[in-house]
Amino acid sequence: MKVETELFGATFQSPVLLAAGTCGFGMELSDVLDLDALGGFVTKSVTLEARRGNPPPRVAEFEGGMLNSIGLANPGLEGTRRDKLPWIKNNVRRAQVFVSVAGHRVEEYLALVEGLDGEEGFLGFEINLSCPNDTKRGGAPFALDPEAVAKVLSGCRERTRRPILAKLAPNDPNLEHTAKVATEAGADGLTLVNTLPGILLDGHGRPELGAGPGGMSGPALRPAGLLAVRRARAATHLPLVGVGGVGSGADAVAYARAGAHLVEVGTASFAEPRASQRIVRELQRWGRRHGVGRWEDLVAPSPSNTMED
Ligand code: RRO
Repeated sequence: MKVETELFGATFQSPVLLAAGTCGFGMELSDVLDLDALGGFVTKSVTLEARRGNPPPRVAEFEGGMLNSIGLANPGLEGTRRDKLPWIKNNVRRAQVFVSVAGHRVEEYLALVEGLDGEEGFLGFEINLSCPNDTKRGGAPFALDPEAVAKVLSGCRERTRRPILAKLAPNDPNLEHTAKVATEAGADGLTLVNTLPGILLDGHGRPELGAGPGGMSGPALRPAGLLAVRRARAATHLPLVGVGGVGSGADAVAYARAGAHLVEVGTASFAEPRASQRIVRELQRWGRRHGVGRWEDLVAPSPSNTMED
C-alpha cells in the first residue's frame, strides 16, 4: 500500500506522526529512533515563557493507559528559537514538523505564532487549545469555548501562512460546532483529540499525580478519539489528524475509516520507541492483505452535506 500522502502543500512519507508531548523537540529521541523514517512529529507545546512544569510524579500508569500532568514544561519561545528549531533544521530532512503552541491568554498564542513564524525547520503549527492541565484556566481549555477558539485561530491565521492545525478536546459536547468555528476561523486541519481529564487515587484517596488530576491517554482513549474524528468529519471538509490510543496498523486504519488523513502516535511510543515504524509496516501489510493500494483510499470523505454548507 502506498502510504505517502500529500497534505497542506507538503509530502508526508507516511501518515504516522508522533504526538505532541511524546517526543520533545525530536532531539530527545534521535538516539533511539530515525526521525526521518517518520511521517512527522509535533513538538512539545511551547509557551511564551519557559516553564518548569508541575510537581512530580507527573505520570502514572493504569490498565487502560496512562495519566499525565506535565504542566507544560518547555523552554519557552526564546529557548525554542535558540536551541530547538536550529537542531530540527539541521537534523530533520524528510519528516514534517509541526510546532505546538499553547497559552493562558489569546495574546500569548498570537505572540508565539508571530515569534516563531520567521524561523526555519518546521512546516506548520499545531495550536493546542485543549491542554487539560492548565490550572490557570480552571480546567476549562480554550477548545470548550467557541468564542476563544475563534479568536485564537483567526489571530493566528493573520500571523502566518503556514498550515495551522487546531487541537481540540475529547470532552466537547458541541464538537461539531467547535469544528465548524475552527474551520471558519481559518484552521487548515483539526487534530482530535488531546487527553481526557481524569484522576487516579491510591488506597487513601490521595491522587497519584503530584498535581492531582491529569490527562488520560493510551488504548482507553481510542474510542473517544475515533468518535471525535467521526463527529468532526461530519462537520467540516478540513483534513483531520486522529490521535488517541493508536498502537497498531489496524488502529490507524480505524482512524482513517473515521475520517482521519493522518494519525499521531503518543503513549504507545513510551513503551516502544519505534512503535510508529512498526505501525507503518503493519499498515503496508494491511493494505496488501486487503487489496488496498493507497492509504488515501481508506480515508472516509466528509459527506457532501457537511454542517459547513
Ligand atoms: O503538559 C501537559 O501536561 C499536557 C499538555 Br500541554 C497537553 O496538551 N496534554 C496533556 O495531556 N498534557
